[in-house]
Amino acid sequence: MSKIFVDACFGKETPYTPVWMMRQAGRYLPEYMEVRAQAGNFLNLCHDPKKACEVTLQPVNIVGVDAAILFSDILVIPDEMGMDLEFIKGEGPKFNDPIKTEADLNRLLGGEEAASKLTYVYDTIKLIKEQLADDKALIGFCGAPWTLATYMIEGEGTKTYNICKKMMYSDPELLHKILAKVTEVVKLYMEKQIQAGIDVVQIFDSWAAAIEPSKYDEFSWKYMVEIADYLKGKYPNIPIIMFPKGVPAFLDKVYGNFEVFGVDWSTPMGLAKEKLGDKYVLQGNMEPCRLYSKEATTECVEALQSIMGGKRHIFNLGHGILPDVPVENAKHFIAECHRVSKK
Ligand code: 1CP
Repeated sequence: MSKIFVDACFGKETPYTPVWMMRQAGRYLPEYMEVRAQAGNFLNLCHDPKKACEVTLQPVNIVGVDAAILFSDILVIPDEMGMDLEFIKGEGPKFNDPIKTEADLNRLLGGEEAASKLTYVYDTIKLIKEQLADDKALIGFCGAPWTLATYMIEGEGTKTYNICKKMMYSDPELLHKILAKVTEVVKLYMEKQIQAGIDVVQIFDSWAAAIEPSKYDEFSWKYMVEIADYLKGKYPNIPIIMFPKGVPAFLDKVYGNFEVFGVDWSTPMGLAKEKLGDKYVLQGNMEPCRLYSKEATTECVEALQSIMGGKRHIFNLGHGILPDVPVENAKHFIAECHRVSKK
């Protein structure tokens, strides 16, 4: 059976425009909170293929999205490279041993050694594929090397990025060595996710906007393109979605061998269509907070449909769903995307 989400990624005609949502910031499903509570903490949940499979399938079964996103986190990579990751309640992720010097970097595992430690992710994918309906797609993902490096250098989420930016301007060679080492692990990690069964790859560059536009290619985009080139060379039938958050000033310079460009909610869809619509399928981009109101949701979904005309488009939020969004409103978003785009 064909997967409409995968067809849409390749720009093929589909019976309607597919839709999916990232949960990340959102713990909006009570069913998720229940499994999460049983698991104890967030990392335990990532490490438990049975439970990770169960929560991956929840949005498909409960709200009716066209693609499931693997339940895991971008930070399992630095964790398995040998950094000590903790998710602290109310504060978010924390590494107690951030990279300060080349010696710190050299202590971390690279390439195959790190990628082969992530067996719990590959096992989760295999379990999901056994249970996911044939017409739904499974999206596997990773963080862009730059976004991962911000956590590895700062030790936690940051508002100013001052430690990694100090490195960017005063010791760019070390930053490039970190980015290159992470890139090697990510390539093999995504290859193993593909071999385990994912249908689509998404690369999240959540902290793209922290880099000034003239430096964005050098410190982030080119590494994302390197990962895409590696995967495309071996797996041309697996579509790739690139999602750099907050880079309207870079739209004119976007290049690379991938299918879908994820548009975040701060970039007008019309602008993205004008600049990139001929080259890439566009994914996005409703402001997630519109989900607080059904009317505001319908208004945006209709506007997106009229801009994109139901072509070369995947409906999506312009970032993650928030924890206190009523489930009923999330269902309304999905139903509206299907309604307005049915041929
Ligand atoms: O249950 C909880 O409290 C944990 C919340 C949560 C969830 C559900 C975190 C902590 N990670 C995740 C899962 C996750 N993370 C997914 C799985 C798909 C899904 O459930 O929908 C994905 C794709 C991610 C990706 C991720 N993790 C990103 C990139 C996407 C984005 O949001 O821009 C980033 C930056 C992270 C780091 C992370 N993980 C979790 C937190 C709180 C953070 C920090 C965010 C920050 O620094 O502000």
